[in-house]
Amino acid sequence: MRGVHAPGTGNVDAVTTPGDLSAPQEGPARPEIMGVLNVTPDSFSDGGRYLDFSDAVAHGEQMGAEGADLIDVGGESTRPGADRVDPATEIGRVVDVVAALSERGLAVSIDTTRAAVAAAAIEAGASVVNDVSGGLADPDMARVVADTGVRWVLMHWRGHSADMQRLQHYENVVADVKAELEDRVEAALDSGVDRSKLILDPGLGFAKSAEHNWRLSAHLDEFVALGYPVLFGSSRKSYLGKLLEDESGKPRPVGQREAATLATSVLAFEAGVWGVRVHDVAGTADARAVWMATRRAR
Ligand code: PMM
Repeated sequence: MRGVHAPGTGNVDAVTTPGDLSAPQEGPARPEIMGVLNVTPDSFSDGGRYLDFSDAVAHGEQMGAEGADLIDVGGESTRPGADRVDPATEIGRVVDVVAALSERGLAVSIDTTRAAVAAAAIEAGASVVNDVSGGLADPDMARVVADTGVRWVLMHWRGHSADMQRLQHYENVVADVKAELEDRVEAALDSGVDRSKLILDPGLGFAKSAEHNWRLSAHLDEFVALGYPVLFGSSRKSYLGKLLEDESGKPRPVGQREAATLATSVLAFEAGVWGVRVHDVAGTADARAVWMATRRAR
């Protein structure tokens, strides 16, 4: 199974430690694949499919077998307009799943904005905190990450799901998102988090219009140039549905956005991202193999 190594170590040829410009840079980097496992009733794509413990664990194992380097377990939907769940419910949904997948040798990230949920998941074996709020939602998150020494995905975020749509105002979306992410990095470092633990994510779809998402995707190299590993999450998102709408203006249904998602993932590999967060791990692993073979042949 490929999910057993620590996240990041698969990217042997990439400079994944910020500032370590002496690291070998020849040969293709192997981008990480983070497989999405939403243990929620209401996520936009897989909501309700993995609420049952054994369904969730089976799907996580399947994604590991298909080539996921990391299984991203989440217990609260972040889709625009979603209601929040209470912390006990969120912990109840994720902790046993995290423990079961970790026991099976899979690397697990916990997709949460809450320090208490992150702490419980780390205790159960998670090695990465995927915080879509970049540390903004819970002032205790930085302490949990610093104390436990896990990696921390800082995603660009401006507010909870209920407020997301009205927060989509940017002077220049690429410059603004980069600057706001750099602020989150500074805050993390000030709280004692090790620089080498940070991963940045431009946060497609979070307080972003379709146009914003396209601009961020087109300028991913600028995020990579910040010197931190970059995670890219486009999988099945509504800007792809909008692009592929039918003649009557009806968006392409969520379940039929896989080819478009793969195209965005390959473009992200080309831009030098550290990893992609996707629902279709098997397809993404094939696309990664194609991209790496092409890189090797150059
Ligand atoms: N997108 C979603 C949830 N978590 N985490 C990161 N780091 N980046 C993302 O783009 C991201 C995320 C929303 O998608 P889902 O409902 O399919 O999980």
